[in-house]
Amino acid sequence: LAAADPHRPAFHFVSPAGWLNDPNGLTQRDGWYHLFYQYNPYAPVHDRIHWGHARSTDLVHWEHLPIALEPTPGPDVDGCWSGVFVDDGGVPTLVYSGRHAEVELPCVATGSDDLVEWTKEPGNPVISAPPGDLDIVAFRDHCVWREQAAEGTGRWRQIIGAGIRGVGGTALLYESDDLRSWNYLGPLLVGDAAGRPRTAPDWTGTMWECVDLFAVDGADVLVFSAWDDGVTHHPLYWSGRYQGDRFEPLALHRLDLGGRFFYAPQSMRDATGRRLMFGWMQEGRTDAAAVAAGWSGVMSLPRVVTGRPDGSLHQAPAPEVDALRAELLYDGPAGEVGAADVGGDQLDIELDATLPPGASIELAVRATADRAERTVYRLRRAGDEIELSLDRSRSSLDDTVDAKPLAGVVGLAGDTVRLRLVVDHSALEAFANGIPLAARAYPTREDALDVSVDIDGAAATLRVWRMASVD
Ligand code: DQQ
Repeated sequence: LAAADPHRPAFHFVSPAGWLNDPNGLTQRDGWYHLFYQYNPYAPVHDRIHWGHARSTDLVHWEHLPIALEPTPGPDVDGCWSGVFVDDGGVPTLVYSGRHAEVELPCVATGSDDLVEWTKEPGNPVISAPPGDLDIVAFRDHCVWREQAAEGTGRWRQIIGAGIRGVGGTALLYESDDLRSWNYLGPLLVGDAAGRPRTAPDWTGTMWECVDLFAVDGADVLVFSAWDDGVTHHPLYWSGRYQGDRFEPLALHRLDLGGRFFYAPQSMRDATGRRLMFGWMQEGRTDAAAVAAGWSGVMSLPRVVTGRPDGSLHQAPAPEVDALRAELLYDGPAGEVGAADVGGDQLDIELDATLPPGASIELAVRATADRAERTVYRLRRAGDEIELSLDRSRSSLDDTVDAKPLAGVVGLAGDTVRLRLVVDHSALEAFANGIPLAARAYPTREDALDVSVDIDGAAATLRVWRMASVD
């Protein structure tokens, strides 16, 4: 690793070195949370992907464990792509996409009790081809569950992400008694790529990566990452009803207003019944900059996902993250924080604002005193909604980094909005009334540390904590 890269997060999970992308195999077992991830230990580029592995008791302090899966001659010789963990009657089991040449097919591996040693199934791949009656553009990534007949009984089901040429993304439904032999049931749901422009923030893609079906607070949700011919667009979800062999969609939502900066998410239900989700925060700097730094990719903070009455999702950092608040730096009127000399590159910020119609607030972080660099979040009341936007046009004097504006709409809670913003060097995660916006920013100046707030017609209070590093 390049010495002291100022952009490397200090309390988000990152790989020891090399490349990290999707979270995989999330589970909780014997008191440990396990996080596997798409990993190239040899270089910060996406090439011959392994499964990295770490465990934690508190979701924030992670212990790196040996690589769980590596490509070997056979169906995963070119990569062990994304997949999930299932407990098969006590036998730890991974279902993942083995890549061979340009093709991915479902594979299975079984593990030791501590989930450290994994043995690939000799019969891999367990599905030898995508369904023959469909013209499939890509076929990979898994969500596997047991249909509940009685506790621990019932058949296995899985959905696999795919795209149907000329139509759009889909999740293909399968059934099995043993996780080895699968019967194809048909598409659970098919998206309509032609229905929206490719540039729309809710375009559903020509293929769905990392499909994730779950129920939360009585509502069903199908999460997917919209993909098109090598381009990772953004994560979306349908709210609706999973019934029989179909998912009846009610509404389509953006999962994170940061789009590709929270990509390929996967979720799990933990022992307390919480729905936890992680996503991959891609780089916004060039490949050459990542190679020079020696690492690429950040895992988001763990998020707790809950359902709202209308079937949409509310997301918040898991409360375990609060334990990293090392020092309260500011607690007072938001507009006065600029004069209070508060700042840093590891911060947790809470802004509580009342925004009458027409009012707006700007929160700047990673700012220099002369305003040459600043990363600005805006909340603007428009009718009964709030527009949340992130202006990175002056985040960095380095004009090779991504600076596209990111924005979306957030529901009001009365006239109020709570903006939570976690700053961890280049990793930024904002949540406005439970709607997230993940992003990356790369200030060049060492003094790009200030926090300030500009208020127009609103009232707001602010708390700022310094966040501890995790190792
Ligand atoms: N990443 C994996 C694929 C998945 C994609 C490969 C999403 O399985 O479709 O590393 O980022």
